[in-house]
Amino acid sequence: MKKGAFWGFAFTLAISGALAFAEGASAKICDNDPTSSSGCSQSYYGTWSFQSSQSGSYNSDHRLSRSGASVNDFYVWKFPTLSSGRATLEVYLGSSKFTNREADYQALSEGWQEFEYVGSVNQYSAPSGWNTVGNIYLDNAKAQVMVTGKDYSGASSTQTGADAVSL
Ligand SMILES: [Ca+2]
Repeated sequence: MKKGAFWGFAFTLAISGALAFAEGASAKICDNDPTSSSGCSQSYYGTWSFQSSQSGSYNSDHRLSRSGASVNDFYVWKFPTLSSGRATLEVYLGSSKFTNREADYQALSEGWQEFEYVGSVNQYSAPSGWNTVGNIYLDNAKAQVMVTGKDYSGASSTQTGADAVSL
C-alpha cells in the first residue's frame, strides 16, 4: 500500500475511532530488555549493545546501535495485546550517547500486513524524557514498535538508542 493511501485510511480510522470510543488504547510502557512479567519482549538485528548503570535512561539501561548503523540494524519492542483505538507513540530519550539526527520509528499492529511509518525523532537534540513520535490506530491485538539504526538526516557515524517506548 502506498504511504499516502495508508495515511488517508489511518486518518479515517482515527477519526471514526475517536468518535466511537472517545480515546482508545491506554498507555503501556515497554522498556528495552523487558522482564517477562511486564508482558513485553524484544528482538533486534545487528549490533545493539546493552548498557546498564545509565543514570539518564529509563530503568537505568538502554541499547545502543553501532556507529553508522543502517536500515538493516533494527530494534523491536513487542507489546502484549492492547485495546483498539488511537494510540500515541512516545519514546524515552535520556542519553547523550544517542546521536541519530533523524531516527525513524515504525509500528505494527497484528492485523496489519507490515510495519508502517509513525514518525521520526532527532535523538541528538530531543529533550531528556518522553518524546512524542506520532499517532497510530491499534486494532485490539499485539503491537510492535521498531527503530532502525539508519540516520535519515544523512549524518554519518551517529548512533541510535533504544530505551523505553509507550503506546
Ligand atoms: Ca531502559
